[in-house]
Amino acid sequence: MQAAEAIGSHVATPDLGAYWMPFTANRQFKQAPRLLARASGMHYWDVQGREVLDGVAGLWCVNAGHNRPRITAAIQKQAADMDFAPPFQMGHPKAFELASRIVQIAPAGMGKVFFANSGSEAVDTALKMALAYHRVRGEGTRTRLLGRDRGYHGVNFGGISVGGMVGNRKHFGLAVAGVDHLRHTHDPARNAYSNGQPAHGAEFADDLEKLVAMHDASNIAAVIVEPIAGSTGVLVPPMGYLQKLRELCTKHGILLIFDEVITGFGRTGAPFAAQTFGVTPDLITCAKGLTNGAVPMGAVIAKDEIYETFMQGPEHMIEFLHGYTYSGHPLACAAGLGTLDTYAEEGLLTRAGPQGDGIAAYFAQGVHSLKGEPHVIDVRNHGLVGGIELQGIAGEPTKRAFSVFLDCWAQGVLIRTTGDTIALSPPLIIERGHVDRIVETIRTALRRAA
Ligand code: PXG
Ligand code: PLP
Repeated sequence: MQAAEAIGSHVATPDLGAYWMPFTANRQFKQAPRLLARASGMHYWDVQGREVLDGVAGLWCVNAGHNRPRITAAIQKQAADMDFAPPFQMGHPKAFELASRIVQIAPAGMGKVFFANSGSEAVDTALKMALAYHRVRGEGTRTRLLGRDRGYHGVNFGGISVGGMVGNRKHFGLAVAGVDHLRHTHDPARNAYSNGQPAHGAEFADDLEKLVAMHDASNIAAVIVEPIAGSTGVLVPPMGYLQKLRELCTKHGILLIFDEVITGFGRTGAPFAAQTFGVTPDLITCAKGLTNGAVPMGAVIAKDEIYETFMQGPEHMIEFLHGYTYSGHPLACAAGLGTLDTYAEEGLLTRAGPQGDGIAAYFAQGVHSLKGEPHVIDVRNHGLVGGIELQGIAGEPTKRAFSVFLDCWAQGVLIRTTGDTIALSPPLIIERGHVDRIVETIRTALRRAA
């Protein structure tokens, strides 16, 4: 890794006018921009050369820490060797190699990988796969898609339809029709301050029986859930909940999709949360940690049986009419291979679990030590994910948490807030001293927050 002095140089601020920023309060940001210039390991440096500890792995994606040499070298070499290869009716070796490597760490029986370029694209791909799968099996009436309240599945039309974040849906008309939602599992009255999986709430999965009774299973294609809901504030599944959902989906012939865009690649102490929680879905969507955030990439991991079902009809015919110009892009594949090598060499995919060095337990202790600080009403965690929920300011939701975010930034620690919850998802290379610094920075900010 580069020395801090070498990467702390001053970078000029550009004109901010033209860029319409995503999921950002543009006017507020442009008055006081927060511009990052360099990164290495656990840290960013801003354009003034100020060091900032990364408590959120960029945006839940830089699981191996920043600017890892193997990943950088793989991208550089690929850029020099071959820039682009058409993915339709053509291929290049690294896409096949990366798919095989993903299958090696995926749950048993999930042996096929379809590439997209983001979590949102992976989600819409998985939903289309589910619909088409039932149709090629002769069950074309299975068109209804089920999501969950407070779910986040990206921002494309399929994803916002099954998603359950009202703000992400309300401006965009009807989107995809024929969608219903299960209740979310957040139950602070029974489960506040749970360390790991909450004890209560497996019965929330019974909502699926209710929807089957309403629509009949013959009309339902798939259920999509995040094993741990991330974007709506770290909602860890109650004990037995995912198992129950799996049983009900199997019973009714409904595909179960785990959206592992956040939970994938070691966040919960196993390569996928499916393995952590011991529940195998039919499809997994992933992105982010797949390339350590270095090049955009998403993927759908499918059970072999689903792929085999598509392999019928004349052999010269395209079996699944779907794909992106940049599916399996050479740079992304190179980054993915460098990333999986890095994870393997450093044991990062299991570090946050029982086979790890205790860092997840130390992290849990740290975040739970914030119980009792001003405004804190719940703390939730699993593996290296933490959520600290604050009491919002009456009539001004999000404002208190955002003020804590700004205070932490001023203190040199990057956190993320969603609603009035602080979400932490540090790089999996985090050490105890970093945990202490993140927790104490938040504590200071809470004690002086309005
Ligand atoms: N599914 C899940 C479960 C996600 O968390 C997506 C899909 C979409 O991925 P893309 O790559 O299209 O963004 C995500 C993304 C936050 C935050 O602050 C989380 C995400 C994106 C932006 C902000 O929690 N997750
Ligand atoms: N719009 C137009 C006009 C296109 O030609 C294409 C791809 O060829 C797309 C959208 C889709 O782009 P992508 O494959 O990068 O998702």
